[in-house]
Amino acid sequence: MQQPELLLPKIKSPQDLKKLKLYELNRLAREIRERIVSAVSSNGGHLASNLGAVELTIALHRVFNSPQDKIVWDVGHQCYAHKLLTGRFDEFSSLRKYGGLAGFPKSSESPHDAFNTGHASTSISAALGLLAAERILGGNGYAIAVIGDGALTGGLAYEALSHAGHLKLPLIVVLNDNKMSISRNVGGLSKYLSRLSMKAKYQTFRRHFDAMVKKIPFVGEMFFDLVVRLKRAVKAVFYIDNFFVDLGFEYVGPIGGHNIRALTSVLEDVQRLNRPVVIHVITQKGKGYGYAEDEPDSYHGVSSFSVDDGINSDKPSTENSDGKKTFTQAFSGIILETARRDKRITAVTAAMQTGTGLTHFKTAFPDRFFDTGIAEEHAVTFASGLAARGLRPVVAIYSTFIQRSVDQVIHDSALQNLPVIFALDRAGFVGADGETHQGLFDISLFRSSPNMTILAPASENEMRLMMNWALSKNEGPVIIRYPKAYCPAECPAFSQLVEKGRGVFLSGQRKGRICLLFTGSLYKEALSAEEILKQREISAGLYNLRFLKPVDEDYIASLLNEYELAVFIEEGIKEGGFGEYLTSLARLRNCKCKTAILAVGSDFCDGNRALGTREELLAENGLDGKGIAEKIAQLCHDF
Ligand SMILES: Cc1ncc(C[n+]2csc(CCOP(=O)(O)OP(=O)(O)O)c2C)c(N)n1
Repeated sequence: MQQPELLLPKIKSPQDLKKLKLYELNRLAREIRERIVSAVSSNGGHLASNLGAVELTIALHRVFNSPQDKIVWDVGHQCYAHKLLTGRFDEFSSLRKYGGLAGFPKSSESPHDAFNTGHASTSISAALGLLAAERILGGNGYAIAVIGDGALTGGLAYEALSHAGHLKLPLIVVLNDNKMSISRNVGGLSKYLSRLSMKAKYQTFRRHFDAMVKKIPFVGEMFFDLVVRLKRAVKAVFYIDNFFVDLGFEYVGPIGGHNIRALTSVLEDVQRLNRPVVIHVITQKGKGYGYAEDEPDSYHGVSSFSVDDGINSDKPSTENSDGKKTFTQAFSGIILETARRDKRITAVTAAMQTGTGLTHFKTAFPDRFFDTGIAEEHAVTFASGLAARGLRPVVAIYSTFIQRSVDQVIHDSALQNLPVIFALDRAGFVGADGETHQGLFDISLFRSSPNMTILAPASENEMRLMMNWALSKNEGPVIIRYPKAYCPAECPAFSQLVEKGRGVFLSGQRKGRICLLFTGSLYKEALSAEEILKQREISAGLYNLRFLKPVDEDYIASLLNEYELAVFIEEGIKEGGFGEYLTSLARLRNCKCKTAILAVGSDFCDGNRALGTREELLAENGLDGKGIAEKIAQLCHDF
């Protein structure tokens, strides 16, 4: 039998979607799912969240007129169907690849990506801003924020809801509720949403009633508006506990989020409300791909996999089958062994239990483990409270997400000199997720804070020594930053005692006329550069800084004086980094050596400089072994 022609390749813009018959939209949804599963199985990406949002995306583009109407995707990790429906079908196989389509909305990629996202809980604020601007500019377009129940645990979302209720602009907030953040959602709000979902029967009845009313000839539409007002009054009596209504929103829902007909009908209705509205949509994370439906958390973000067999979802382990460990796995083991000895240790995560390697800790010490939800600011201040009572909290957080908590780190931890340990995972380049997820700012952001210590281990042993040092020899806050990479093989220098402000020479001693001073995460690259330089008969000393703050300035100044050239190599943004600091130290102390900084340029790493593997990104930014060696050879030539 001849297969019907595929619909998806013919959709070049949302206008084409509007030409389809309602019954064809379910077929389109199936095709979108197949395309998403196939692309993610080869390139990796966010699978389960995207599969859950397919019908919702179709309905939004069917009813609204993007790009005039602005759809803002919270986090943006569920935007694949949106990309497929907004003219990016042909490039979809390049998703998340070097030089390819971004995995998150990007306004430089398409006018349909109304606002760039990547970090959670921004959509309501951004959509409200877009809408306020639209009205000031005299337009009457809509703004829609699509936010998950996980992202709704972030404080920013509440600030925005409160402001939106006050402004009374017709903002449309679509709450995509699948009961999941990456793992099962946590907190009082998720329980509250579950209670709201129980009222689904009332809503089904209500929708049928609405449809009936609208069909009454001549008076239907007029009568419908009256009914809306009446229902609001009824809700005020029976649903007085509706949080959204109390904030000034109309609340519609819950609605089955895989029913395109119901979704389009509700979206058409709310267009006419002319006041802020929350549409509560119930979806299933992983919908349509059996493995992902069964284990939505394992399929939240995946590497490439076989569509038939699914991912290899072994339970998180402290090492891989080949014996190699990532820094996350090293941290996972270290915090566990430390907590067994030291009862003061508590662990705090902001919705990233698996990603930060805390699953084993949670199992072993459930009472000392805290998941705050996507609430990085709260996590830091909460941990500061724990520390103020003598506990030793370890906040495990990705470098990119601690950006949320700069004030809390400074005001609540550092200012009071509280001993909070920040385990900053994915510090440095992060492959495939793009510029929103790069961990390139932490050094610059926190170097300026008094009382702060910043450590950069080059290996697992060094991380262990640093954790012990932070617990036994230090009173204030400590950042331990490490990359999304495998730990290198140990070398004797990594096991040397930690001395405040000092690093270690890899060869055990000073040598050569050039010194490469590097952050731990770039150990392999610095080593490889040294080898390439050796082949060119340029000998260089390798100094692993360990402490990015504080630095024993007398010691470093004397060290610099023994070289002709000192090269500071850091996996972070150059502005405000330690390279700039050590360069100015060298000037202040009248050191004789020349200096150079190899760091990430002063703009945001986007385009080709953001997508790709960590290795590709290091090379793109001149921070792989070859790039470092070339730069140094050139500097030597210019001497
Ligand atoms: C500030 C911030 N913290 C953490 C994350 C990591 N993260 C990405 S998606 C996600 C879960 C989002 O859950 P939800 O909004 O319910 O969407 P779902 O994946 O369930 O569709 C988390 C924690 C992030 N993107 N931003």
